[in-house]
Amino acid sequence: MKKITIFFVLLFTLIGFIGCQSSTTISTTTALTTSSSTTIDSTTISTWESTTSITSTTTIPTTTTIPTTTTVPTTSTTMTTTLDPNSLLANIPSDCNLAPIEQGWIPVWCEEFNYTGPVDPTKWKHQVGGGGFGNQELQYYTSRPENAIVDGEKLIITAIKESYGGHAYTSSKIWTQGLHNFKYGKFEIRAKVPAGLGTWPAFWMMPKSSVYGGWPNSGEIDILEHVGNNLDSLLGTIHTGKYNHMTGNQKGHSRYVKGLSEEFHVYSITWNEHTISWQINGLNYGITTFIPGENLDVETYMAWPFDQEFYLILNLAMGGGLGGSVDPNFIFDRFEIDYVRVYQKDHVTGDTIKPFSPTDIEALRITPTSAYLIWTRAFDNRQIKYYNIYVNGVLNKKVSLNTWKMSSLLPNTTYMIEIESEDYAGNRSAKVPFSFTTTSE
Ligand SMILES: [Ca+2]
Ligand SMILES: [Ca+2]
Repeated sequence: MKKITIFFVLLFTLIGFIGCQSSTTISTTTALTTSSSTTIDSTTISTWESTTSITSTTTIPTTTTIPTTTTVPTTSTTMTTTLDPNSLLANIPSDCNLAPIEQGWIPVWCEEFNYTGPVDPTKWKHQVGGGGFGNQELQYYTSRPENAIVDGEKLIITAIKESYGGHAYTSSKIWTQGLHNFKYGKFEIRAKVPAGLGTWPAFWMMPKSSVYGGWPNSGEIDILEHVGNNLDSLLGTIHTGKYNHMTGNQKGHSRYVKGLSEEFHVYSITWNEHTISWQINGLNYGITTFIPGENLDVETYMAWPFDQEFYLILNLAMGGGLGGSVDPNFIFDRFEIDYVRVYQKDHVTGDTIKPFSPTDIEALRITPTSAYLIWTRAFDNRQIKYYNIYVNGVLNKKVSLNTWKMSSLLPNTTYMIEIESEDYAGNRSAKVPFSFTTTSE
């Protein structure tokens, strides 16, 4: 009985073992099949994801219905809904029909890259050439489709390792110089930055006319910079005569976002008369404000030249001062841009409320011939455009910042000053009187 049991136990174990073996073989095959189909799936998923993200962008414009929210008629029932034909709202370019209107930001210039081929020549020009650009950069910028091409949804700037024009890499740099310039607003890009060691993509702005002199005196605004050698650390920076990277005191902000280079993100700045702030996906991560009291050692423009028009630049550099060493195995890498949008606020239309007056006026660093006037910025329901400065009853100067350096004064002389705030609709505050006396020689 025992022996038979043992026999059957052995027999069943053997059958079970064979069964197991065969079923293992089958499951291995299944596993292989499944894994290969999983690969296809993941491709499908990633395609799906990228399509979805694009679709979700496309969904945003539905928000465009917001302007139709006819905020205007709320004022009174007798008023007609007609927009001021000069308002930004009445003049939104058709290129901007995908850009939402949020928090009063009205799209004024949009590049959605929803065409194919080279970049739209009415919006962009290529900068062709190499030479390092003052940063020992390694790339030669071409206008070839290999380096910049629009694929119907986005612009793809590709840096390639290849010998060209005496350089070891090619890439592309495009700008709106000579075509489109902007002063103040919200400047936004949706992009995916490369991760390759030595890559250095940027979305930035340079002055249309360098009225305060060559770089850095007329300023530079870096909206987005990223380097593969400092992966996933986003950089936003301004350079001015007083604050720049040559002297190591540029005004910069950085934000580490894990996986930054793996996905598209929205990078932006908002720039007004006295402040520039940086955002990623709508969240602020840095702000720089002009503070007059900290800049009495220089002419105001040396600290804040950002009261002029600037143009937009997109490029992918290789190596150089910030990009660092290039991966020896580098073949190519891509900077992909879904869109670039510029928004401004319509401070002109419908503002009938006058601004508050400036306060705390002071005269500092008084000499026989000069003095710095500084004051606390005034508040307006929209935005203050100017502070008008009257000297001995005569309008002498309009400034957008809360400071003015008076010069060519007479020694030992008392100056009667009045300052008023003025908004973009021309409404003015009461004048605030102030006086000071220059020192004797
Ligand atoms: Ca697009
Ligand atoms: Ca106002």
